[in-house]
Amino acid sequence: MEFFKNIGKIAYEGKNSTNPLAFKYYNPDEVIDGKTMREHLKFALSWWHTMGGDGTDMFGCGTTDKTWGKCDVTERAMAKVDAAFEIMQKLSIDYFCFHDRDLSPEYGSLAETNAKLDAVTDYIKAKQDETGLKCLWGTAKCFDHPRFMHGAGTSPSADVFAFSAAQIKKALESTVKLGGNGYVFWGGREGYETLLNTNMGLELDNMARLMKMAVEYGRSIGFTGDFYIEPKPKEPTKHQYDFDTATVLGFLRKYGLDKDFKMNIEANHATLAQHTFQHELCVARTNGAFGSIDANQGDPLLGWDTDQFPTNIYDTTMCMYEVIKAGGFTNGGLNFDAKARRGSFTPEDIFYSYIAGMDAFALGFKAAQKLIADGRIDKFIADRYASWNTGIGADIIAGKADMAALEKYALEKGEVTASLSSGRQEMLESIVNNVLFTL
Ligand code: XUL
Ligand code: CO
Repeated sequence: MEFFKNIGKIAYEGKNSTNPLAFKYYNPDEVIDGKTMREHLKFALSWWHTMGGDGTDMFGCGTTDKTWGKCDVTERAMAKVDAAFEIMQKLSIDYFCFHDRDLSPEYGSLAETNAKLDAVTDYIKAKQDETGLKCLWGTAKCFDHPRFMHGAGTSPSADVFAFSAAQIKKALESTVKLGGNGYVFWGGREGYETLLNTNMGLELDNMARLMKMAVEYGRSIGFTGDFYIEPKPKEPTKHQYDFDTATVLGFLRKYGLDKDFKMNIEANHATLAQHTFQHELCVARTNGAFGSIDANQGDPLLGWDTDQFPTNIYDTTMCMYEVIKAGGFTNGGLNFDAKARRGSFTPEDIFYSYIAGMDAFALGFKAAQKLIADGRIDKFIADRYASWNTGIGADIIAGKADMAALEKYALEKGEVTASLSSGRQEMLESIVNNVLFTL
C-alpha cells in the first residue's frame, strides 16, 4: 500500500527551483571527489520521530496521525515498516536508525516482546533485501518504561540492570540481523536528580560493566561496527553522566572502553552542554573518536532539546568541515534525530522537513569543501603555529627540551610578546562569509 499517494520521488531540481517538493542542493547521484553525495552524506531516517512521533509534548496530546491506518499495535508496527521504506525511497535516504521499541512495542512479557520484535525485523530484513536500504545503527529504549525510572545500567536495582542487559542483548542481535554498522548508547536516564540518594561511583562502574558485556556479546555474534556513546548533559535527568564528548572520553579511558566506542554527536545536545556543534565534533575528531552524527538543531532562545530539522547553513558547513577533516564517515552517517514542529502536522510536512534538512547538509557539505579548497583558513592556522615546526618548538615536540633547557632559552631570549601575531578572528569570519556567499 502507498501511504503518500500525492508525493512522488523527490527529484533534484537545482537551486533555482521553487518546487517545495524538490531538492535544491541535494543531488544524490552527483559525484564529488570520487563519491556520490549520498555516499558522502549517508543520510538516515530516525524511526522514532518520523514513524512514531505524533507531536505529543508536555502540554498536550499529539497533533499528527502516526497510526499508519492501523489500530492494532502489531499491525501498526508492520505498517510502519512499509511507510518508512516508502519515505526513504521517495527521499533517496539510504539508511535508518531505530530503538527496539520504535520497531515493535512492549507486550506482556519479555519473551513475547522479543518474539514480536523478531517478526518485525524479519519483515524489515526482507524489505532491505528487496530495496538495498540499510541500517545505520540500532539501540535499546532503556528509558521509557517505568522500570527505568532510576536508570537502566545505573539503576540502584540489580534486577533492572539485568533486565536492561537482556534488552540490550536482543537489540544487538536485531542490529546485527539488519546489518547495522553502529550500536548506540544514549544514557536516557543514566544520571541523577540528587546526590542525596545517589552512589555515583557504583553507578558509573555498573554502566561500564554493562557496556563491556555489550561489547563482548556484540563481538561474539559478529558485530564488527562501532559502539557509540551519544553525549547529552541533561534531559531527562538533571545531570546526565555522558555530559559531553570530553567527559565521555574520560569515562571510556578509565574503563578501557575507548577501543570499541566512538561518539555519536548530536547538534542539540552540544548546545545544551553550552558547546557549539563544531566544538563537540572537533573534540571527537582530535581524539580519534569521531563516529556518527545525530543531525538536528536547537533554538538558541530555548533551553531544551527541541530536535528541529537543521537549516542553519553555518552550522552544517562547520559540521561537514569537521567530518571532511575526520576523513569522512566510515561506519557512521547523518541521522536526522529531528521532528517537524507540533504545528507542522500534515503528511507533506515529513517531506518538507527532510528536504530542508538534507538540502541544508548538502549545501553545508559543498561550502565546507569550498572552504577547504579555498585554503585561506587552513593556511592561516598552519602559519599561526609555525613556531612549532623549527627551532625550540620542534625541539619541544621531539622531546629534546626539558624544563631546564626551556628556562635557559627563555632567559636568553628575553621578552617574547613580539613573537605573537593577531588572531584575526573577524578577518577569518569574513572569509567564511565570502566563501559561503559566492557558492
Ligand atoms: C534523545 C536522543 C535519542 C538518541 C537515541 O535526546 O537523542 O533519541 O539519539 O536514543
Ligand atoms: Co539523538
